[in-house]
Amino acid sequence: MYRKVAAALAVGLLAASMAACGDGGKGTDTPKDDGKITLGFSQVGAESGWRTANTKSIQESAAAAGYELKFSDAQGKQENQIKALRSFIAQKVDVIAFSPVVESGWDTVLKEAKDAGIPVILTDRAVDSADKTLYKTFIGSDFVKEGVVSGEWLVKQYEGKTDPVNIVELQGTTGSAPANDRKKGFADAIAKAPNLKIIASQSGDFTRAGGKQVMEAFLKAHKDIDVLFAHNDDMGLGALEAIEAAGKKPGTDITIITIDAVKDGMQALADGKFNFIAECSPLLGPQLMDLVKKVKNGEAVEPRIVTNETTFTQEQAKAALPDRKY
Ligand code: GZL
Repeated sequence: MYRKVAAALAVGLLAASMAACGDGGKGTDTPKDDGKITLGFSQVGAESGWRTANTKSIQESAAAAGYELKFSDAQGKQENQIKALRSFIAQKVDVIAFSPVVESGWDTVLKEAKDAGIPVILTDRAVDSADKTLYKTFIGSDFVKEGVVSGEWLVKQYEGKTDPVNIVELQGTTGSAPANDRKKGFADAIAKAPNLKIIASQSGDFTRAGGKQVMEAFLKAHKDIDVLFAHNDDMGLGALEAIEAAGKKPGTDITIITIDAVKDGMQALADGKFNFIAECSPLLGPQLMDLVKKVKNGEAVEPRIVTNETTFTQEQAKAALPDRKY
């Protein structure tokens, strides 16, 4: 009889001690897998108004979707993005999404993610990997088209004229998909008008400071600039300061075309300091969260999702500004 009671007591004590060990004896439950989707997101940095709006869209959409977001800001460095992706793999997140700061150099880390069974979504910018199985989809703008519509608008402004038109170009981050593609699209579009010539082209790294610095150099080297094509609003806004400091009227003495259509750019357009903007929407968050759920559940998704965008003239900017979300 006593043996049975002693055995029952021993089992009870053993069970209690195991429970205590399981939660470190703090008496709290060990965290269960609550089925919450964990998304690892590596962002380029905070180089422009567009990027700030993009980050806000992703963070707000992840919260609204109830996902756990592990967010990393790479401060514009590819090595930081690769480190972040490796950290997400080590943490066994459900899905990885990122905006690759440059097009090349991703195959190794993307293969590590694939081998770990973690699906990857490209957002905003593309990679040049030949192996398309390294990511599930790429959601972002058609940057070539943004360059084409910018060039086509300019060709139209000078239709019927034959005098030489001198263009300077502020390129985005060297090696990035938007810089490569916008440059190509614009050049292809203006090729139709041989009098339109790009006389100088240099990277301002998508920042206002970069745009101002490079535009100052352009103005020192060239007395006869007719047009500025800037790959984003922020470099155009920086260039405005250099143009005005040189005693020239932006939007009149120098025609200015930019891309993005963030609020500050649209204000410059409405004020007559810019002449044309091709929109590039940063509000990818809601669509991204839908895609995250689909790839987590193993559902098929379109390999390429192009965001809807438009263009703005000065009059259209005045009308659109009051409702601008970013
Ligand atoms: C485009 C995005 C670019 C923006 C810039 O989708 O990658 O990077 O045009 C931003 O403003 O810095």
